[in-house]
Amino acid sequence: MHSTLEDVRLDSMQVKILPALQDNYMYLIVDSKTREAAVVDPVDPELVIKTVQEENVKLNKVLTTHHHWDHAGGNEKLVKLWTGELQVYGGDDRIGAMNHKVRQDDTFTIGNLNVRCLSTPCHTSGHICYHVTASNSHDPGAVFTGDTLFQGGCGRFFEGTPEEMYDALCAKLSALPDDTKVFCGHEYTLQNMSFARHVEPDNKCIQNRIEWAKLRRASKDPTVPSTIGEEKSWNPFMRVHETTVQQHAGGQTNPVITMEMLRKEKDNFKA
Ligand code: GBP
Ligand code: ZN
Repeated sequence: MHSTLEDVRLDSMQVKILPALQDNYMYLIVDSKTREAAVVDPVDPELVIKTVQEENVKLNKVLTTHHHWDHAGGNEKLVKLWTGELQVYGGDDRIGAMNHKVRQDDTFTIGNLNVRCLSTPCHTSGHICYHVTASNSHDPGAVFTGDTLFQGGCGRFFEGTPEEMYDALCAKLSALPDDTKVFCGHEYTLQNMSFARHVEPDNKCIQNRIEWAKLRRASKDPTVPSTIGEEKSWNPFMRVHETTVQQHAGGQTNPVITMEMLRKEKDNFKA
């Protein structure tokens, strides 16, 4: 396993971080009150089932961020292995076993938790992020960002445009409260932060996070979650309005063109 299994406790909810494949993360979201649970991107159904049994929770939902096999590739098998009924959410017809197609601002619940869907096309055209909050609490909750927002970076633009990634990162995800916890689809933090430091060599938030992440990875501990506020302080793709980042992109003043130039540079960057 690339990372240790970790448990993150939020107000009224628990998020179990489950490593999968080379550097993917699956997440088990549990409503503390009812013990109802949902799993995000269950590419390794065996580990999901084992965890659900150990934790003694009632799994009844699958939240799929996008159709790539390393995220959606376990859906069919999980549905086959699972004895109960599973509602499989997603925003793309290429997602296996999907039976609840969702769009921007669609909502549903996991026990007493509320889920709101954010449509974030670009990495893939049907990509969805899921914002989960406790119903009777002011806690900002958690957002599951798949391959749209990574810690310190973003996904490649396989099926979309710089405008779309700008809308996803700088309008939709930036609008969430700063304390919202960010659970992303891959452990790419050290690679991303090395690019972030290349873009903004004098940014202390980036330097400090690199030192922290090196310690975490030395003991195989996950670097997730971060928060939306932290991403705004160190993630170059969320900082395309900043003069320092625009300077790096050749003195641009247009944030969307800055986004485009950063992504092109990152595509070929060797960490
Ligand atoms: C790294 O290690 O940092 N450069 C990466 C490695 C997401 S997985 C590989 C990579 O390109 N990863 C993808 C990405 O968007 N990385 C962000 C970045 O490089 O800045 N995937 O598995 C990828 O989406 C996939 C699966 C791609 C099916 C296409 C299909 Br079709
Ligand atoms: Zn992907």
